[in-house]
Amino acid sequence: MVSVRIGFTLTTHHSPFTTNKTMRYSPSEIKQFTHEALTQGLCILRGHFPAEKLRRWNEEFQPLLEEHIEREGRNENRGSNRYYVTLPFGEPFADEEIFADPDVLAIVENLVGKDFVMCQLATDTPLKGSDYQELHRDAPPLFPELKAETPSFQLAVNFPLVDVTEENGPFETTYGTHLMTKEESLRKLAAGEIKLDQLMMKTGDLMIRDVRAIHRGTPNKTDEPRPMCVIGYSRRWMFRPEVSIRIPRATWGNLSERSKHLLRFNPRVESLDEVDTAEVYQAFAY
Ligand SMILES: O=C(O)CCC(=O)C(=O)O
Ligand SMILES: [Fe+2]
Repeated sequence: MVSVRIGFTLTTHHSPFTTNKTMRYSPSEIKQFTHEALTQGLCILRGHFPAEKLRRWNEEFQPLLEEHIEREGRNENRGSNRYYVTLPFGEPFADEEIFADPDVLAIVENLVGKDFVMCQLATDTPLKGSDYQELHRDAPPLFPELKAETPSFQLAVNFPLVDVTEENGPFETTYGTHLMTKEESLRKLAAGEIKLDQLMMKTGDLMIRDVRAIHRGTPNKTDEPRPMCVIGYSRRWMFRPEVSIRIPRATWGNLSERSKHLLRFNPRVESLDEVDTAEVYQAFAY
């Protein structure tokens, strides 16, 4: 992949909004990423988000993590010493440069269709003392009766706020398992027919994944938390009450038309002060 940023202008006929924001990748590169995500269950865009910005997110996130642990840490809502924390939709996290990135949205649209929605802005953070999670998917199959998988309906865009190494809890994943039943995936894994890979990611790298691909969190053995952000994008008809984003009216007023369209089903609030920060997203492994 080229390392210089070359500008491409995206104008699609099928989008409800056209954007002339500069894209990094050409239409054929977008197609290649889409193909990878369709077949493997995920694709990775390296060095895509500004690392400096994410380091600031990390600083702003630390007190939120501490408050979460103080308030409801004993739940250990993602396993021992691993926490899921929703990000408030305000400064610095409500950032269109991140959640409405034109390259990411082009790939997402190819995977989950026109008029998809953004439903989630949160973090997964293992601390020292965390462990291997059970291998899991983040969503059940749409039609369990089918004994077969459908095309993608729920995606996660993941990006770390620190560099991820072997020591601080790399995300571990399989490939192609989003299109198999969980039983088949686990059988193939046990038989050594498919592999489990640890993903080393630098601050600024991002992954677009189908949440049905079998994966797990691994132990963070360092003293520094390893926050991994997660932005959820779903097909237009999907409703996930456990991950709603609360949007202050003033913030809503400043959003672009494209962002308003993305976030259209999320509740608006007068201010973030009225938002109950207790996590309601508890069951996460299917
Ligand atoms: O923190 C991680 O690396 C993975 C967490 C995860 O998969 C989950 O909690 O669903
Ligand atoms: Fe997960």
